[in-house]
Amino acid sequence: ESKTSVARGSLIILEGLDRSGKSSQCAKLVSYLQGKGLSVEAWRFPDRTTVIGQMISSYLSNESHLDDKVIHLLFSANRWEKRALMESKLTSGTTLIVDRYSYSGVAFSAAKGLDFQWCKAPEEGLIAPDLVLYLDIPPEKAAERGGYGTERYEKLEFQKKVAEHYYALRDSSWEVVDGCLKMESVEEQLREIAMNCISKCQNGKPLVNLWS
Ligand code: Z5A
Ligand code: MG
Repeated sequence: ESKTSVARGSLIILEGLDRSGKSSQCAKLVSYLQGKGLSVEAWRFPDRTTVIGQMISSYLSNESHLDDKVIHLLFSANRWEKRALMESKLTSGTTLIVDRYSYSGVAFSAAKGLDFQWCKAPEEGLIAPDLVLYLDIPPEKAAERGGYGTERYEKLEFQKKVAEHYYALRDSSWEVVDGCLKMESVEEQLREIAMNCISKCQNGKPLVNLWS
């Protein structure tokens, strides 16, 4: 073999209820890892920059109405349109820190009453995360934080159902972190868990697909 192979990057997802701190922690984790000299990018879903992402964005801000199944499939399609790029980034050694993924997709749609298995089906074949960092926070606590209540899904009763469906999706890639702790404490825990994951991937842990 003359071809030199690069150690692959990790697919690390942040999940949690609205206002659990995902976006804040993604930004902090990305700059920490970049500071360590690692190749790291911040991603998020929905990716509102694409045509599909713009349809999702207009739905979320109540500017358009879409059937529950249609919006579910659009969220999924928004991940599928990024799959090839995601795979090439990971195999070429870049770690991706991703704000929400298929777990948000299933938990939110199932909370509306769609069948759980039906919701999972279109996610099959997307890249499985190496690590899901779940920021655990009671819905009531999340509601006390700034900016809650402007978009479509930001209602307390609904968030409680979302939490139940998230719980049903937990698997061995999940690490649950107490999202009620001070931002700095959460940040510290995430750093350590993420670094462990990155070394495992560098040491040859294979990439697999959802939901296997
Ligand atoms: N959705 C879906 O239905 N299907 C899908 O497939 C996907 C998504 C991917 C938009 O998502 C919606 O799309 C979302 C799910 C649905 N539902 N809603 N609404 P989004 O990612 O665009 O949502 P967002 O509005 O950007 O953010 P968020 O997720 O709701 O919040 P967050 O990122 O978890 O939290 P944050 O912005 O980092 O922090 C919130 C506030 O809390 C802020 O004032 C912070 O300063 C404060 N904060 C954060 N951490 C702490 C701690 N530890 N202590 C005290 N205060 C804190
Ligand atoms: Mg956010």
